[in-house]
Amino acid sequence: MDRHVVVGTAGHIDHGKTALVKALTGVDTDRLEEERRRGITIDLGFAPLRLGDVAASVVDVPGHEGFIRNMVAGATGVDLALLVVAADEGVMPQTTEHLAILRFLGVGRGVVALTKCDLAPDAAWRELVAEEIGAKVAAAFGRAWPIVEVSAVAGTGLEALKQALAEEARSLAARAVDDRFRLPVDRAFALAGAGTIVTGTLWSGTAAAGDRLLVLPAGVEARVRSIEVHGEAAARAEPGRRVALALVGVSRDQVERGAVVVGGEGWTASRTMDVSLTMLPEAAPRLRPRVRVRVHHGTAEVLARVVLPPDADARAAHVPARLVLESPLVARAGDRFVLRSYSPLTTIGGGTVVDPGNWGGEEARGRRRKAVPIPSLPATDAELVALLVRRRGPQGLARPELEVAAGMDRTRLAAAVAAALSAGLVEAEGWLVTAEEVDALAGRLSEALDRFHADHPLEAGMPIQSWRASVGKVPRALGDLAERDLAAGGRAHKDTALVRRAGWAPHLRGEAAELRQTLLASLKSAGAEPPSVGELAAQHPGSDVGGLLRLMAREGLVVAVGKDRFYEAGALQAERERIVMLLTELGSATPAALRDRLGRSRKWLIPFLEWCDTEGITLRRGDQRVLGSAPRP
Ligand SMILES: Nc1nc2c(ncn2[C@@H]2O[C@H](COP(=O)(O)OP(=O)(O)OP(=O)(O)O)[C@@H](O)[C@H]2O)c(=O)[nH]1
Ligand SMILES: [Mg+2]
Repeated sequence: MDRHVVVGTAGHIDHGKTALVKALTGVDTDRLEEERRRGITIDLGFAPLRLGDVAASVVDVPGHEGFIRNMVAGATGVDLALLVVAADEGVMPQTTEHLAILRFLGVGRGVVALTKCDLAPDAAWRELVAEEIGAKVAAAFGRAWPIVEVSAVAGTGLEALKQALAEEARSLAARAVDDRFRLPVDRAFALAGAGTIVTGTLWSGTAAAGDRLLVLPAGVEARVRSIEVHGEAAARAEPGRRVALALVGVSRDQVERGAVVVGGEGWTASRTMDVSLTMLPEAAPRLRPRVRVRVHHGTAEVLARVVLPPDADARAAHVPARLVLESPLVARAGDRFVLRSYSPLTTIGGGTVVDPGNWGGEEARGRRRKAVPIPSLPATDAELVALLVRRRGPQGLARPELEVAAGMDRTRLAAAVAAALSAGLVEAEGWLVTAEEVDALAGRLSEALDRFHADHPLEAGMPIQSWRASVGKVPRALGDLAERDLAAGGRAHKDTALVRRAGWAPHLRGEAAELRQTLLASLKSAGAEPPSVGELAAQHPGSDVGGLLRLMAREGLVVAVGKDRFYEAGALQAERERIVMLLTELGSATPAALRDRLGRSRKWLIPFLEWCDTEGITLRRGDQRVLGSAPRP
């Protein structure tokens, strides 16, 4: 199978990038009228390039310092750089700036084209230029890039250049396909009959016609009508290719350069993210707290303020920092970005996303506390997973959100999660949280139960609903984990409606025992017309009459009939016998007839009859009651 690779040009203005792309591919990528008139590249150009078994696609970028934003949008996601240096001029400011941008974007492989060699025929001079650029590349990437002498005008060196590119392409590791689809959009336009077309270098994942994707930050769902890869119709879009998608469901004005098309659940745009920054040495003094910068991420450019920890050292190789974004970005951990100063427009640094944000609990609390610690770049995948989960506190992270946030393909993530699970993370039904959160919640539930037992010594247990409510709003899965821990540790015992401490038994103390006797006596003497709980409570202010009656019910001394009334057990039994006798005699009777025969007002009769119905003593048949299936007393 063919190898695919995206090659991005880089280099100072007028050094011959576009001329070289044309010499290699036959395509003049400077198509804009203004580009032709001014003889410079302004926006990105694209051209396919066949390199034997390697199908390359070239993104041609402008060198003009005023169009760096377009250069970054073109360089993002490319596999290989084609760094163009004019042999007659040598290294110039944007040669250096583009190199820095490639480094910050993680484009570490490439080929140097020493072009315009027809204008610098002096071999010694060319050697000097090659040496200078070679040293800069080695310093930036820790490795040498092949340097090929060419001339776009004379057509020399082109074969050697193609060969060098093909060789570099073949040595690249293949991109994982079991990852989330993410396409930073570098162009969007409407095409009659096809819908909205978006193009970009596909960062990760795959998509096929018919797939449903999401356009962010607009949040619009779209369906893929058709796909082109490297300019040809294709069934699938695969990572590391130039891709054009025809989308249905999104209008042209909902998507532009800077948007991102993503697949699957769990994606959100963030307003705040934590990063690891690397400043260019000469720009380090400009990194001050709250400094306003431009963040170039994917094809997007947004303004942001940099929040630094109090002890930040801007000259360190990795400075932990928080970016407070003025417009949302769709990021994953591990994403690279470039920082440019607000003014003047120069590249000052770049870095790696550590936590793309949207971290729920901690973020919300942190805003109040004003100080959420900014983490350093974790050393391992497992530590990153643990960090992302821990920072979301009791909210934890569901798998889809973790897949997005961690920025790992599924194979890599599975290994990272497995390692994190053996080091203090807990998973329940695809949802991850730290063991500390589970312990903390279990502790709070345990305290709530203790408090309830202390306040309600007469109750058999705490209603499970109020137990859960006592700790506030927590994710159900976290609650389940904590409850399971408490049950497994023998600290809580649940039945259908109540929870209690293992071994808990309701108990009566002095006065309550007396009150029980009093209540029992009044209920007994009231017979089949007992007072309500409220009436009894009014007679005994300050006592837990309701709790006591429920305890007595559990002891079998009294029976609840209706919502707020208890009968003394013997009195209820007598009334029950009366109604059975009556219905045996009458066969069936309306409540009115029963009221007359029993001599009870509706206040007692109706709840009593309903109780009889639920006990199976009586049965409703239309407006009549007949005997039910319960055994006769
Ligand atoms: N003699 C000579 N001239 C060249 C060569 N390559 C490019 N040129 C000339 O250099 C000028 C600039 O070339 P471009 O290809 O537009 O330069 P560029 O790097 O694309 O410039 P920007 O995109 O604006 O940054 C043009 O006039 C080209 O004809 C070469 O190999 N030899
Ligand atoms: Mg050009």
